Amino acid sequence: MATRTSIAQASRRPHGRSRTRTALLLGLSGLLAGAGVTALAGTADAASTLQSAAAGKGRYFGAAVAAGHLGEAPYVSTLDTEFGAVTPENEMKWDAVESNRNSFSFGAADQIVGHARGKGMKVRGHTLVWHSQLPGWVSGLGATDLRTAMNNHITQVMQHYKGQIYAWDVVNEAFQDGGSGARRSSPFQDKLGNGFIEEAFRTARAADPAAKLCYNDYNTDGVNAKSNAVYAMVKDFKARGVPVDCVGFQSHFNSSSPVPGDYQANLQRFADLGVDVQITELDIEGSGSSQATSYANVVKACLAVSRCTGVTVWGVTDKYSWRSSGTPLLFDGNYGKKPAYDAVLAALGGSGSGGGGGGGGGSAACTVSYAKGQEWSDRYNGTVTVTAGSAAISGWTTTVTMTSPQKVSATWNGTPSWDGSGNVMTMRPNGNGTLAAGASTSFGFTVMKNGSTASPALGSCTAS
Ligand code: G2I
Repeated sequence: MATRTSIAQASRRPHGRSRTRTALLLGLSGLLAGAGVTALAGTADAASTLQSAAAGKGRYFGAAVAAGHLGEAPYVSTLDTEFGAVTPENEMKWDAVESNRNSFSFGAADQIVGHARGKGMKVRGHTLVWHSQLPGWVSGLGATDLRTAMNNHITQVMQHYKGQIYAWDVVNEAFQDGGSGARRSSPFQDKLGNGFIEEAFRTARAADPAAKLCYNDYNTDGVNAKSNAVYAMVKDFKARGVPVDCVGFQSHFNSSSPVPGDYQANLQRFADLGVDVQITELDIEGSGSSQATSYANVVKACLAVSRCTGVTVWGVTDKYSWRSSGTPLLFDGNYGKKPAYDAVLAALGGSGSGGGGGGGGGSAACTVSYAKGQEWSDRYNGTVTVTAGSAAISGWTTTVTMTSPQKVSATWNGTPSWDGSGNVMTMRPNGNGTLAAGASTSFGFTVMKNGSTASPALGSCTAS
């Protein structure tokens, strides 16, 4: 597993101590020794970023990335500091790269791949054959034409990125949910039959023999009818020499779909078939210590399975998550490190500043993040999560500013006060404002839109 060890990177990372610093010093030591001078190597301390800690365990730690956010400085610095792999969230999908037959546009995907490779990150390709985000012209084809188009798509896209992709999700989500274990209806399944998956993998191997070829799906994270069906397919592929190298477990979790108790056992049984396993789209809705524990359990399961090669979370920050209101990621909307971040880093064997993002140093500090809740024609709900920094706090204050003519009609779980305009709400705790280090609490409010759908602006958080 390549760690990022260039001098440029080591000096660029404010928190890139530990492995990168050690590597830098060792690298310098090599140079100096070559010149007949002896230098002292640095002392290895615990890794302080997700990627450096994961690399210490022989794994990568990645994030899904959207090209549209690469101009946002904190997004990019969080990505570059913490992550060692990327998956384009939408930019490599069929509708993005071949919206018209045999006319390919790679601009946005190239941007992500270029950025990642410039930083020495791995790239997971996502995804070649999927029923969703599929242009209309594909669904309209007859069987013969569809087969040609599928193979051409795989070949063209993979050859464009030949040698640059660590692993491709060759086929995505081809099985039905529920107990049937059947294949999902799709243009590929319906017109080409079960054999389309095998054909896609054979075509992919020919297009870029160096890339690992994965089957990727959701609700296959524990032992169940759907994962049994995928298991049977992979077992059959291995027995017949169909080129499959890895299985991706998306791992989108929330309270109605929690991390299964047999998560690790399920990863292990696939690994035992002779494929790598990867956590490919991890996100877990929730907050605070329960979210943190679930995240840690997923990471520990991957570490316990020797063929689990890495973990990718499905986004960098809660604010751009595909299910943002569930705050499912490791960094809040202000790029503050959440308790889940600390738990993941600890599970990876690293040690950080204690999290809380923006806080730290052992003195009272807090961060805030916003998530939009339910929306109606005339109003919407919002939630602000307050997270203590690396020290316990006994109280907090933060402001939420609405865009005129919006008005707040209700609040809960906090004590508000208002400025003269009625647009700026200062929120304090209801009663006891104590939060343990890294712990979170949330307050909520309803905004009457009065014609404006703008999201509120958050002020900073002041802790006492
Ligand atoms: O749904 C979560 C993931 C499940 N597994 C496969 C993944 O590829 C999938 O990712 C999501 C993206 O995170 C979303 O960002 O796939 C969605 C589409 O199926 C993506 O949403 C789409 C929106 O539906 C479009 O309206 C939008 O134009 O994102 C597009 C680009 O922002």
